[in-house]
Amino acid sequence: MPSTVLVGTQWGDEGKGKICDLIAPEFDCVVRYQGGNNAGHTIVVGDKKYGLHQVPSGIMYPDCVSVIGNGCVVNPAVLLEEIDMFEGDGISTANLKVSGNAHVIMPYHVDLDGAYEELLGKNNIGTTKRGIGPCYQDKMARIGIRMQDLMDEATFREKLEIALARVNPQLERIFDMPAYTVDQICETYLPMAERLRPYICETGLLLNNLVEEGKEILFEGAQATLLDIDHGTYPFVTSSNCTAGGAVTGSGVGMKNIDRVLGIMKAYITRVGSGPMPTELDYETSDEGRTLTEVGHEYGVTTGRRRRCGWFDGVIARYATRVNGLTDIALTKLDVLSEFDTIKVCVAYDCDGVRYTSVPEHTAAFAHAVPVYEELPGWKCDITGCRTFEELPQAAQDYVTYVENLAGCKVSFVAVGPDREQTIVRD
Ligand code: 2SA
Ligand code: GDP
Ligand code: MG
Repeated sequence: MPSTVLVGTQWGDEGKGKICDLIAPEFDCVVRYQGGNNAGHTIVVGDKKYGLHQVPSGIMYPDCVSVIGNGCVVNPAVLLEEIDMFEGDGISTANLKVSGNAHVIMPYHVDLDGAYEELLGKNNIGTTKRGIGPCYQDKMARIGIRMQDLMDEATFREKLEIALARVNPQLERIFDMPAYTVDQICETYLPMAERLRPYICETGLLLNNLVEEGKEILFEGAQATLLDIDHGTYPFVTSSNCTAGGAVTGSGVGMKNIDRVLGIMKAYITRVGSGPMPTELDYETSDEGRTLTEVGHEYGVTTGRRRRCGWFDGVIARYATRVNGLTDIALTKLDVLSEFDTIKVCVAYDCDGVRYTSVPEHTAAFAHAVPVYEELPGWKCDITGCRTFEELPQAAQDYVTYVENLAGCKVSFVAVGPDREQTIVRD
């Protein structure tokens, strides 16, 4: 397969981990380009299930180089836990590389994430409280601490001093929380730095050398299009560029080296956290909403939070095709829809009397969007054993074709279950 960006097209949890793990053997390297341990990518291999937060899904294959790129933020303690988990299970991390330019999540980032959410009250973002936003905030404010700084005690102390001069007054005066000392943080972070030292390298150079050798790279996106800081439902977004463009800045590989952009799209839609979601079906009052949640096991991999569920949103699908420049789509969790007699699909929005077939740029319009639905026949049978498109019942085939037409992009994979082999690959 040519070098490919794999990107979430909705509000995350579309099954990126599963598809990434499925196609990773066709690549020499898998690189994460944004986000941190807010992500939760599930991989199911036989009776084993892994929830990956920071390590790229390529880790399951010993010959694949797994890279945490410069666009990521890294919590060293969580990364070490993940490394220990894999090593304990006999999965080698020898081919894991972490960018010296990736930013480090500090304990005060986690404190501030919680404090900011509390301050926002009912307007909170519904973050994962992993310190992601405050860490990216420090990156942009140019007081962030990078993995390379962590590798040298004198530099680390110097940078920490600068950061704490701005962070401590906030913690103490605004939030009435304890301040940090340089020594206190060094005590926990420097030993972790020593354990991580062998993994740190100049990943931009490494990736470009691989490209020059003719090797193929898979760029594994985390979160998704509508959580992108620029193109998502701001302010209810994460703090990085999750869309395909982020693959370039977050890895240091030039865009001429990317040939394919594969969008991962769930056959319905979910969201975790706050913010508008036009096709949402309320869990408490809607049987259909509850069915999607429970049959789809829609609970957060990182926080365990119940995800909000709704019918497939074709307006968002078309937007994702445009914003990411999708070349093709992997449609996941089609099996979850087997429960329904009929299936609704949102084809447009009515926003205060105005019909939209594209996601409105204006937040207020999107917040008032009322979905315009078409109703399609269900298939009401188990499709988890189907391995070719033709084996799918006609109504399921028609659903896939309907999605393709709405999204304006070809569906080249259809997932019918969480396991690797529960996937239909179309020519
Ligand atoms: P943050 O923590 O600052 O990135 O939160 C900002 C928004 O981004 C959403 N977000 C996510 N949405 C879906 N899945 C994510 N990963 C986990 C999973 C989530 C979990 O795979 O299930 O376990 O709760 C993820 N990470 C961030 C978040 O909900 C906010 O809306
Ligand atoms: P990601 O963040 O995009 O990698 O997605 P998550 O791992 O957070 O959530 C997707 C969930 O759906 C995981 O529990 C997967 O094991 C599961 N999954 C993926 N594809 C399918 C599918 O086609 N059918 C079913 N039933 N489950 C799937
Ligand atoms: Mg997830």
